Amino acid sequence: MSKLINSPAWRALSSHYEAIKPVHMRKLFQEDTKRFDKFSVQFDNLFFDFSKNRINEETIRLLIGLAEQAGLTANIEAMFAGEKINSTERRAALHTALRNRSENPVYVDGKNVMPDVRRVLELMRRFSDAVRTGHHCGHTGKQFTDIVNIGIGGSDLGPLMVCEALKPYAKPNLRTHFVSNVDGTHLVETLKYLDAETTMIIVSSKTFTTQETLTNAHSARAWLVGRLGDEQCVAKHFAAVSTNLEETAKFGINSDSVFEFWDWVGGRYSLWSAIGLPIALFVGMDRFEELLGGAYAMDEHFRSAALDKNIPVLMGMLGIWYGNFFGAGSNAVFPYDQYLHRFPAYLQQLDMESNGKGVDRDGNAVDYDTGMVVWGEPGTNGQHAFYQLIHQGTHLIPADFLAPLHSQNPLGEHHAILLANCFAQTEALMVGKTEQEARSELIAQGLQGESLDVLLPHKVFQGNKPTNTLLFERLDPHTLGMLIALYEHKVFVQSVVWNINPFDQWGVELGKQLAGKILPELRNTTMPSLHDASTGGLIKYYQQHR
Ligand code: G6Q
Repeated sequence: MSKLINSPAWRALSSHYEAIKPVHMRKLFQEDTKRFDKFSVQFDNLFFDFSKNRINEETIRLLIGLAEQAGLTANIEAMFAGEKINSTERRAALHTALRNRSENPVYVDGKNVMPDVRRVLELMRRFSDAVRTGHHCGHTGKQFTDIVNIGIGGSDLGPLMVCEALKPYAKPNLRTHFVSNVDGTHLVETLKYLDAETTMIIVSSKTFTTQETLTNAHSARAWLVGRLGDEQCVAKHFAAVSTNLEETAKFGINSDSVFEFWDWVGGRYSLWSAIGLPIALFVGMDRFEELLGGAYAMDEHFRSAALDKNIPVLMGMLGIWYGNFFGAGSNAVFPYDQYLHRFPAYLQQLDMESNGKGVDRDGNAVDYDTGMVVWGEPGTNGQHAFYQLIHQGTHLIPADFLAPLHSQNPLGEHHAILLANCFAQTEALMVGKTEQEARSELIAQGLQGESLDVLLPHKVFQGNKPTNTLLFERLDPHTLGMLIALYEHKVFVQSVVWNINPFDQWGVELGKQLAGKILPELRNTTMPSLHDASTGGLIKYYQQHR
């Protein structure tokens, strides 16, 4: 049995779980009129209500005890101080330095990285200003109207999600597009309606060796040169973001249009770096810096707030409560803001790539569950689809509900209706409907006798389904920065308790190797040898039927 499972804090939570398991939240609310005040935190313009959870004060005390036992505070400081906490890759994880708005230095291997961070931000400012004002224009002298980002995973999902979320702040007549999939359809469908003369292409890749990205980049280059009829056009129409300046030069991208970042920035934590260039182009550098400012505010909260008033800590520990003690396997995220429609997809990578680990920091297989499946869709769409399973299915699915107080598009009663649905769902999930209540409703509808008895069990809702609600003023860049940093830190908190490295991704590396091995086999007609019968059979089937 692992040290964690055997530890006093874990054992205390295990026995506390037995006491809490049968308790209904309805009862907890009835017994304590101060529950909402006790289990909610206001920070900046963010309001976090976690009162609809299967917890009491003792639960929070014990969960914080577990975080303390794991040395959470020291681990937070180690991350901010640039220690090489990404042990398997021997790197720091310093996305927080990218949004450090203070004058404080941040050291990696004895070197203060802040001058480099500021230098690249300044280059991004100059470049984005020049493109947005038309000083940097296309090969034929026309102003850019479309930015195509070519990247995948961490070099795609973050900027894509943010550009969608900050659409109301975008420059009119400037559009962003994101091509990630190596399926030619993605690139072809994106370029189909674009005018090469007014299209800028950013190749975003930390390593600049990723097969999907380079394949798309070469095809996009061929499209551009084909349309404009001159190799020279690449210099004006292409930009690159990478840590690998040698490879960007080999690709032929003008060094003035190359923006660097560093190996201490993990792919899925990189939207704060030059990987955020499409964001800066779309909404302007001032807005991009507001996004950084929001994340910095959350960083400061995470570093300084008491653990039991610390939103990322509370969210992380509640996730552990449900994942490890209640056996929940997934965590849903429901933004009641259409602009956040890619937020769940972004969180999937952030959380599942970070905490989807089966060995601890010392290389031992863990004997407890780690990262949960993260999923979600914007409300209210989910209500008319999969919420049924959360209300009446057999799985316990803790869910986060996110909603702005003010819509970016006030339209009649729309926003009040949206929020009414959001609040009603968390209420219904918590309260449920007892047999007695369901019976009374059916009687009121005129049912009786056998037809009532047959329907009754289907109309009962157990309730007691946990939710968090995050309310914020409106989805502006500062608030979005806070929300993203909040989830980054939540993931970190859990990794500390589970004693796993959230900053590597060997599973992703495996995929990169495997495809590289099969591709040459697909190109020739020989029977592949070194595969299992299924994979070998599929390769052969493709060769015979293509
Ligand atoms: C993120 C992962 C992974 C990575 C992509 C793209 O944390 O490392 O999603 O971002 O594989 O890699 P490149 O940016 O190197 O092309």
